[in-house]
Amino acid sequence: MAAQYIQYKGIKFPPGYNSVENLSFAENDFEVRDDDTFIVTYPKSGTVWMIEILSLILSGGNPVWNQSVLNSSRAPWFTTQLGLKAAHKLPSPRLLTCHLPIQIFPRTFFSSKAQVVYTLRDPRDVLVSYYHFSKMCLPFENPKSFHCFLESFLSGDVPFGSWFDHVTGWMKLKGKSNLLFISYDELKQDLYGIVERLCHFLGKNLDEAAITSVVENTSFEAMRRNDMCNSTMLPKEFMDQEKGTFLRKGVCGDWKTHFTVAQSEYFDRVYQEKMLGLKGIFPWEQTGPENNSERGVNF
Ligand code: PPS
Repeated sequence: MAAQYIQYKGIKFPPGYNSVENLSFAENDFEVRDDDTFIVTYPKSGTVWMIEILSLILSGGNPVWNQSVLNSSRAPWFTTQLGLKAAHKLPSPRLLTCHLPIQIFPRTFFSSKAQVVYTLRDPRDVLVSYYHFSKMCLPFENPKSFHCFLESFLSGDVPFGSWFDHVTGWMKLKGKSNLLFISYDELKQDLYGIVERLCHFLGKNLDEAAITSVVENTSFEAMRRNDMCNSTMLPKEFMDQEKGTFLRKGVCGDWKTHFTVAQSEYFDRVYQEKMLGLKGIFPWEQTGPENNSERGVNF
């Protein structure tokens, strides 16, 4: 049966946890605190990874919080009813998570000192990850085929809207001191270095042993073992674990095993058109070997 998506300001949201009232509250009434840190992403870009990393940084590298409290309680999805309750209960400094595009982000953020870590990923890998996720996450429409999903993704007709609009919208704030842009590709390439960059951004002094603990406890394998973040605790009516694994592959470039040459060319044409003005700055656009230290330098 086709999912009945919620519509809010021209964007569709999966039913169940989302409602127009909660989205409107998040945009217009949510009280941002100056010491809040928001984890913002387009879906499938590394949200849950960033929650683990930032939770561990806040804990000074001690994994107990990550291993004993669900990620949704450590960094609540404040745009949902349950998440909002959890957010209100959290002591400061809070971690908060959402997939909101910039135009419906909490208004009070823009006059606050709160910080945003925006994580983004090669959109072709986002698309592949989103396709598999949509098959196992029940509030999402089950894609008819990979090609149908690609068409929907490119036209922005997917939950949380267009990847292109989301990224270009948030990138307009690039340069502001309370925003940090991190790519999934950089996390894969140099997790230690990115943890250092995040510590600096958040004003947290972690020694080498603490940073090493953050890195070790946020590896793909460690996260797969941790029930507090691997999504196996989610109710069956939300996620059907028999249809897939949330922490699926955790690699860059999986799109190459899914796209045909024609689909890749089609994707590139749309990408060139939509990303005008922002081209050439993202790690996945850099040519050269995967481990080239120059990758992502402009980002
Ligand atoms: S969601 O549903 O939007 O919150 O999903 P999100 O967390 O943004 O993205 C899920 C993808 O991130 C991968 N992931 C990781 N990759 C590498 N290392 C670590 N530690 C890690 N944690 C999460 C996860 O496997 C999903 O990507 P795919 O490509 O589907 O494996």
